[in-house]
Amino acid sequence: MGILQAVIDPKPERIRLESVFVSNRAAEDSSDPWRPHAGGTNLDPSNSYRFHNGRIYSGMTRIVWELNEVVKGQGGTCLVPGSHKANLGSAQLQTWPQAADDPDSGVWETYGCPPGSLVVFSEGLRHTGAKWIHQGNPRKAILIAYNHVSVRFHEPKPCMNPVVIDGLSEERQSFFRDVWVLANKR
Ligand SMILES: O=C(O)CCC(=O)C(=O)O
Repeated sequence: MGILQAVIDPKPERIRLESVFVSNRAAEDSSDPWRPHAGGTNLDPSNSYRFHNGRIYSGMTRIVWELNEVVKGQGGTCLVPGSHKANLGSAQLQTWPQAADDPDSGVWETYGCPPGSLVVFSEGLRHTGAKWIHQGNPRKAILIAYNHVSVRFHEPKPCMNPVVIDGLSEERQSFFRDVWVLANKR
């Protein structure tokens, strides 16, 4: 929460949880998850990322819980550092240089980490999943997108179980609130 408050909004009630998915990949899987997206001049409010007066103002922010060990170069999320602030090329205008999306272009970075680690990045950063090649140790990760209450990127899914949500503390329930900032008092 401290990280989210530092980069999205200091008020916890202004932070929404808008999407969760699970990544479960084994070395034997034939599908190729290399699908670079986002990055470049940020035109989409959900991918907004600004630095002003000593702090970050981020829109959609990705938290990856890596439940198994990730060995660098064996399938962790790949990222292009700085691409969320690039003043050239744009994913939305499809002017991001195609050559840079080659995994060997030299702009991609990745990480290794022990089980239980968190990876945090702005969804405005150019990033992609990568083929998992670690034999006998599948990629098991939970990927959560948080966003500012004033914007929503993902289609709302009616799968949030009210029994589960009603059982959460009031503070946690506010993660699942609708998209608005100002309450109409009239
Ligand atoms: O599976 C991955 O590592 C990539 C995650 C991703 O593409 C995303 O967060 O939008």
